[in-house]
Amino acid sequence: MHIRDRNLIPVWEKIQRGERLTLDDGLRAYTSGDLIGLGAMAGAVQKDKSGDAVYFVLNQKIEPTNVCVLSCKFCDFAVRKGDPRAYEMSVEEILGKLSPEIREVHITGGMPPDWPWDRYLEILKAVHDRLPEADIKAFTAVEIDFFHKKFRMPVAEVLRQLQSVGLRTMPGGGAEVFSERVRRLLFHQKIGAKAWLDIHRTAHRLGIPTNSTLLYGHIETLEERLTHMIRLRELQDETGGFLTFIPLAFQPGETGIKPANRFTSAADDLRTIALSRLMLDNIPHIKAYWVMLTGEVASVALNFGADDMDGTVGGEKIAHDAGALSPMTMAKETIIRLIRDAGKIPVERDAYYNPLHVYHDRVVGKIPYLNSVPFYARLERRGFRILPVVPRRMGILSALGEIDAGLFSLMDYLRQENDMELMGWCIATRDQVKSVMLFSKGGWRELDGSRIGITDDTATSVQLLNVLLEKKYGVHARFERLHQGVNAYDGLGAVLLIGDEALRRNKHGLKGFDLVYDLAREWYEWQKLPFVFAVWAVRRSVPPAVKEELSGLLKQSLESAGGDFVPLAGTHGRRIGLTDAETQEYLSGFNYSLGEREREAIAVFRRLLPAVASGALASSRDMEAR
Ligand code: V47
Repeated sequence: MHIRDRNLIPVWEKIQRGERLTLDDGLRAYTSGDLIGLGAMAGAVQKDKSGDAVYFVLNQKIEPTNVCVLSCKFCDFAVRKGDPRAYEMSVEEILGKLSPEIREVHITGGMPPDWPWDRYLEILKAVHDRLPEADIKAFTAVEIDFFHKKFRMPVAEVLRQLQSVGLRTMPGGGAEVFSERVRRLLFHQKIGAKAWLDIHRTAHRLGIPTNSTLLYGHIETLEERLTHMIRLRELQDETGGFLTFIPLAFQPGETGIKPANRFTSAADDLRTIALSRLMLDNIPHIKAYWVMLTGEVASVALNFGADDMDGTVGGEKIAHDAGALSPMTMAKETIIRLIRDAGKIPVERDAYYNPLHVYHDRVVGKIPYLNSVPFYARLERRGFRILPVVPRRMGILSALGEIDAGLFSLMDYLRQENDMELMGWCIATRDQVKSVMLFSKGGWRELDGSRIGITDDTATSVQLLNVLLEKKYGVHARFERLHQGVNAYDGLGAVLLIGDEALRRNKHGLKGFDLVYDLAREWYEWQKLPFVFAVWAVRRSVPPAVKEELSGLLKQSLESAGGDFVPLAGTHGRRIGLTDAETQEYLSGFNYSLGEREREAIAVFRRLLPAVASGALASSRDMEAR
């Protein structure tokens, strides 16, 4: 790590110890002259979270109207009704903007005085009907608050109705800067920090993940920027519902806030991206919004902590009305080139950051949990490209031919046995696992007829839970998928958590769910066998020499640990709140080599699976339909 400024070293040491940065740490980093050192720190944190992946989405921006009852000083987009520049789009005009390849439709706009509630519902419904495969990301907290007041409905009711006609996620706009001083000067009619955060909290509780933003580069201070980030971090601790953070570089236009054409400097943009990555340790993604940064600065930002380029953004108007220099839409090929220029792997995604296509060969999937860390030490040094991806998604990507090798959830390997071969390595437990846990309100038999929340990440653990419920305890429950990261557990009898989240909850408990069951222990007590959660597998079509190299690197990685996992995985463990001793104990509880007992355990589990009779395994869709 090349850090020239000695002031940055204590900050970097804190990050490595898994400690949070304070406002003072943030100020020290922000004001450092060592931009390259700062970028290296943020880039390392980014790599830990997203490997070499940089995400983008094929998206369309729709701003149904620019008529707005507010008049914020920094906005050149909004006009009053009757203004010659005013426009109001019909549903047909909106549908006319959609093309079939779009995967995310981003809808926000002005707040007109006279639109009825049904018009908004009609727009969402029409878009959803036209493009059922696309995710609708619509309405900022400011618009939600406007609907709540104008149509006299509680915020939760507004959101529920929008959800029922197709709303999937919410954009992060309208946050501006959480500072009363700035609000009074620039957007006094807009909701303040508390209302913005409350609306996002409510959305998260309803299972709607959201984005977050900061509008920087006008009259705010560095302290105000950092305080803003800290408040977002606090809400994220509570709900887990933010997907990404987007620093929005102020576009001066004719707003009169800054002399015309005074854009933020590239150095300020890169520092702000880096600071976002370092301060917001619990928000999964940082977006380099090229519309406001320009493609070139956004591309550089991909080595300063950002792992997302937003998307093709057809039809953006807010920034362009304020004089943004970027082109109106960016072709997919250009985005892919900018990401490759930054030395990263372009990954096309949906609004939830599920990867859809990977634009690179020889990609190795990495389950982003602590127990996979020991395998990757050598791989990362030898040029294989790593894509961190939750187990279920890795199975989907590999079935599409997008991943060549990886540590697969057992179920995903079984579904693809014809195309994939085992590599002799796995994640198996001797008895307990500690990271596949059922948090329950009652004992096993009390779960009969109840609803069990299952995280969106899992394939094998859900099948294991199903087998335990049905075959060990004779209990029937209904599974409901929870969205990754959103902690909405209302009305559930139990919740199945896996990976780092389960480890964390195992240590601190999950409020309201007092009984905790370790599924591997349940299995062991029943079958007296280990349980194999994941296996290393490689596509059969990969050349034998590459397979051998990969296998050798996995072996070297494990051997380099020599039974002491702290040097490899201590930082990851600390980041999720484990002491080094706990990390060591957790990781030494696994068997990483696929031996006879493990193969026998797979065979037994396989026989217990519901749809094996015909030779076909239950697909995750069958599970969802239960
Ligand atoms: O809230 C308004 C900002 C935001 C200007 O969630 C300006 O994925 C710069 O939030 N210069 C709306 N910014 C845009 C937004 C957004 C954009 C892209 C992706 C996502 C997402 C969200 O635009 C407003 C305001 O902060 N804004 N005027 C201006 N002159």
